[in-house]
Amino acid sequence: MAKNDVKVLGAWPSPFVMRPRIALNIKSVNYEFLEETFGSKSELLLQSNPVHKKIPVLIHGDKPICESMIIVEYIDKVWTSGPSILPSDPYDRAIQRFWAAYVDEKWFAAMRGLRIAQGEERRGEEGFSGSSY
Ligand SMILES: N[C@@H](CCC(=O)N[C@@H](CS)C(=O)NCC(=O)O)C(=O)O
Repeated sequence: MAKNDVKVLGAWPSPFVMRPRIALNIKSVNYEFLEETFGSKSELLLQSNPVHKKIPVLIHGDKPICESMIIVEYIDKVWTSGPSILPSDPYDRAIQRFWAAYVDEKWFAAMRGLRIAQGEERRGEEGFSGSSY
């Protein structure tokens, strides 16, 4: 598959963006990585994911696919020559979906809360040390 046929819209530190990148690497698919800048959204992102306006987006040919786990499923189904990523057994697949949803809903949310709290704590310390006391 030519590199230009597959593009990932993303930003390197995003764990959601890691999912399709890891999946493409497992399948040995070349792709172009189009880096989005935090705080602004490119025209291509707005066109490709008009509902959520979020990264990652996989663009295969001219078709955009959104939502990291849906993208991983798509990659697994389309590039069958590489090793399979997701379980084919229905029970194993249900367990995989359960933990993916758990990570999205609980773990990422907890990490975000921790980062915000650390930022507030740091700002508080800076404010205290900068005071006249
Ligand atoms: N459920 C989405 C979550 C994607 C997501 O939250 N992406 C973040 C980057 S880590 C984003 O684009 N944030 C920008 C915004 O919320 O406007 C997925 O799994 O792809």
